[in-house]
Amino acid sequence: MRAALLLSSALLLFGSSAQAFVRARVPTATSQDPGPYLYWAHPRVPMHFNQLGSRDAGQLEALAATRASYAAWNEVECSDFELVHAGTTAKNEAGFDPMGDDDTNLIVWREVACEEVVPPGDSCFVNGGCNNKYDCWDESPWVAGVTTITFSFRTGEILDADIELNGAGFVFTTVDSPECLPGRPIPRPASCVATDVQNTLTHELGHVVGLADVYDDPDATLYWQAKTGEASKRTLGQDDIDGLCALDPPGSGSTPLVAGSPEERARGCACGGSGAPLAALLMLPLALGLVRRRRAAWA
Ligand SMILES: [Ca+2]
Ligand SMILES: [Ca+2]
Ligand SMILES: [Zn+2]
Repeated sequence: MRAALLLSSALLLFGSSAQAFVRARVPTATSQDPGPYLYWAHPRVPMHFNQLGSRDAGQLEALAATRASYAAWNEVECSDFELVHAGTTAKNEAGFDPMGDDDTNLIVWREVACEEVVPPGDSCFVNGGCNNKYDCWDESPWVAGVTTITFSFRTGEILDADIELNGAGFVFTTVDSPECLPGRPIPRPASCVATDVQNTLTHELGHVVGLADVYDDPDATLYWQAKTGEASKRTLGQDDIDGLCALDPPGSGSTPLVAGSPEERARGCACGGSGAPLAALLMLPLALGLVRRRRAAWA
């Protein structure tokens, strides 16, 4: 937080407009003692796309929009960071299993809410993991997408990043216009913009990259909220570009740090979506095989 504030005042000296981007960092108990920034050790991050794509938007259409979202981040000149389409996959499990060696960075739609398919009393309600066990959406119904980042608590190195999209609660679309009329039923296949795939994924991929939500720049793709019918987050705002450039200036590389032990790893996510606040951050500490679900504020 301290570094961001310093950078902000430096930019103001040059008469720049608001600087709002926030680098994601390892959460700590107090803002006086900020954790290390999250970072990827290698600038090329392979992403896998679940083969089903989006039920509403269609498989090929959703994949094309996803690739356009990668391109939005990849085309920034100042950075050699690259999101690489590594293929489609039948895998649908989000998260990272240090024992199972599954480090797939996944994009997957959940087309049903967990409350509708998980038997009452299933231990996953308490212990977590309903999403993977039943291929269902187990976050807030008001959130359109959630990104789960697995990182070393000690160093901030990102080990894995997965994006789940709430197909149960939102109609995902890829058409360019017009906006769907509020309060009207959305035709399927949609001929209007409801929850735009590229709009949502460009935002979520910002969390994969290592940025956190911003609250004071509505033009930023990392802005914490999105409206139904919105497409303005398909491409990056200047603030997002500045954030990416601050993450990964050319030639600098990420400082190599010793990777944390599995006990120090944690699952966290920053959430995004449409028509609702996108700000929630979930921390899912992973220790000794026990997954416990907690909410924590982003410092
Ligand atoms: Ca680039
Ligand atoms: Ca994963
Ligand atoms: Zn977000």
